[in-house]
Amino acid sequence: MTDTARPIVLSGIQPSGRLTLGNYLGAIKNWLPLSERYDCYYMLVDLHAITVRQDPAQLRERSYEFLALYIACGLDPQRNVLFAQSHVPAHARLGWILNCYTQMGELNRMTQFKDKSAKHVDNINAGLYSYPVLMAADILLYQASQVPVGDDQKQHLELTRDVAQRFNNLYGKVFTVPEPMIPPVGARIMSLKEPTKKMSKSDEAETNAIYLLDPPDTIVRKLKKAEMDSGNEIRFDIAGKPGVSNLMSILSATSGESFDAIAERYNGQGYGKFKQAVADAVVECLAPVQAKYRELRADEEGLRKVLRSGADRASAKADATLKKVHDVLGFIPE
Ligand code: ATP
Ligand code: LTN
Repeated sequence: MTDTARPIVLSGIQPSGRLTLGNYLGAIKNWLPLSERYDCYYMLVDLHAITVRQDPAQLRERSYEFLALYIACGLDPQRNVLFAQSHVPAHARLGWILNCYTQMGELNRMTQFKDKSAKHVDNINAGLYSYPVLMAADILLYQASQVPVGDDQKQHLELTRDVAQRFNNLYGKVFTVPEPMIPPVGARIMSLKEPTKKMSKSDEAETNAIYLLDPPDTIVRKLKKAEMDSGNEIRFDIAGKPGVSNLMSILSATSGESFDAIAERYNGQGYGKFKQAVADAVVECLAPVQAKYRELRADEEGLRKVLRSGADRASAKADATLKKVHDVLGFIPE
């Protein structure tokens, strides 16, 4: 981790809702091998989470839960910097500065803002509006060159790049201009009941998602009720057979079997047997994660220690960038 020549990766998930199989297969699992080649920073994005109203006790519980799950999924806190965004003051400080280098016209175009303000009409706050600016600060503080996110975050990454380039044009090369790292199409896990919509942790209907902490019988029940397509053919065809294709993606990602092998094995056997196989694979994949989670969650002091050490390591990097920014802007050195 001390080798400063290594490129930097940074990402984060908001501790709102509960982590789903989609978050695991589409994000966290892809983060695991990156620490071999990059210095990796992964955040609990709690400052962003309060752009929609959160229950304080639940936010705190979810934050511990997310951290314990990150580690239980295999993110080693020695090899990755795991921290809470609110523990590193540089995020809010650079966020303010970058607000002054972002145009309202740019923020007006953000589709996540439009979606979220339509969903929370009684609380369209300024934080929700400038959410992408804080995200730009998160990324630019660490000089991250790669940002692994789903394609819903591509627009925010574009804005981050524009703001970084604008700032660099004015003041010299202060920021690394980051690239998005988007997982392959198969890594998009869809809702169980509406397989043309992505599986999402803030979905109100519980049966749409498999949560990482769902007990085995719940997983079996949810998969039994998963929406299937007409006919009984098992074949990967996202447009024609979205339900079957989604379960094939889940089975392939959890068991390691290829789509061809899955199609050959289950075609002609009926959906019941196929669904049971998917349920078995998911239960088997999540069992060690859940066992490890319980052990880690029981040691709250241990989790706080991880966060304290993460915040120290993150601050060292973030404060160096903030200092550079203050210098070029003309602020008196502290
Ligand atoms: P929310 O419903 O609160 O917006 P979400 O479940 O969509 O949450 P995010 O916090 O937006 O999750 O995303 C966290 C990470 O998980 C992102 O990198 C995102 O691309 C990935 N991710 C989320 N849902 C899926 C999914 N269904 N399939 C694959 N990857 C996903
Ligand atoms: N907006 C992201 C979460 C997020 C993030 C970041 C991701 C906040 N800051 C920095 C990558 C890098 C989301 O909703 N998934």
